[in-house]
Amino acid sequence: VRPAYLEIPMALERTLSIIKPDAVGKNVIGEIYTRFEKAGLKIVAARMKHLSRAEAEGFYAVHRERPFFNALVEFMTSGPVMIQALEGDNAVLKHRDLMGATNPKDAAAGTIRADFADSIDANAVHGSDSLENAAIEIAYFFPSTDVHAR
Ligand code: IDP
Repeated sequence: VRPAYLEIPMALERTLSIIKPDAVGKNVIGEIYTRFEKAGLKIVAARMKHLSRAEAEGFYAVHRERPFFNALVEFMTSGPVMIQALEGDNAVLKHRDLMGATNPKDAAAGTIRADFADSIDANAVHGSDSLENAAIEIAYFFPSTDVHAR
C-alpha cells in the first residue's frame, strides 16, 4: 500500500468541450452535461453558437492539411454547437475518457461517443487533447471575464 504522501496530487485543470451539431440535433445536451457533472467536472463557461466557416476553420487550423478538413468544417457549421469550459481535477484527461475514441466504432462502451456518435465525422463531441491546447481553445471562444471559477 502506498502511503498517502506518495500519491501524485491531482491538478485542477480546465478543458474545452464542444457538443457538435449532431448531438445538439439529437437533443442530448442535458444527458452529456449530466455525465460531466457526475464525473466531477464543473461547467465554468457556456454558450450556444452557430459557427461561421471562418470560426470553424480557425478553430481546427491544426488540421488544415488533413484530407478530412473540409468535411469537418462543413459538419461543424451545419448547425448550432454547445461550447463549454469544464473545470476539475485532471479535467483534460477525464473529459477525453468520458468522450471515448475519435471513431465511435472504437469507443469504449458507456462513453459519450459510443452512446451518441454515428460516425468518425459526426462524432458528437470535441475535447481539448492537452492542457496547452485547452488554454488556447478556451480563449478562442471565451473572454476571461466569461469564465467563472467556482
Ligand atoms: P479528436 O476529436 O478525438 O481529438 P482529432 O484527431 O483531433 O480527434 O480530429 C478532429 C476531428 O476531425 C474528429 O473529432 C473528427 O470529427 C474529425 N476526424 C478525424 N479523423 C477523421 C477521419 O479520418 N475522417 C473524417 N473525420 C475525421
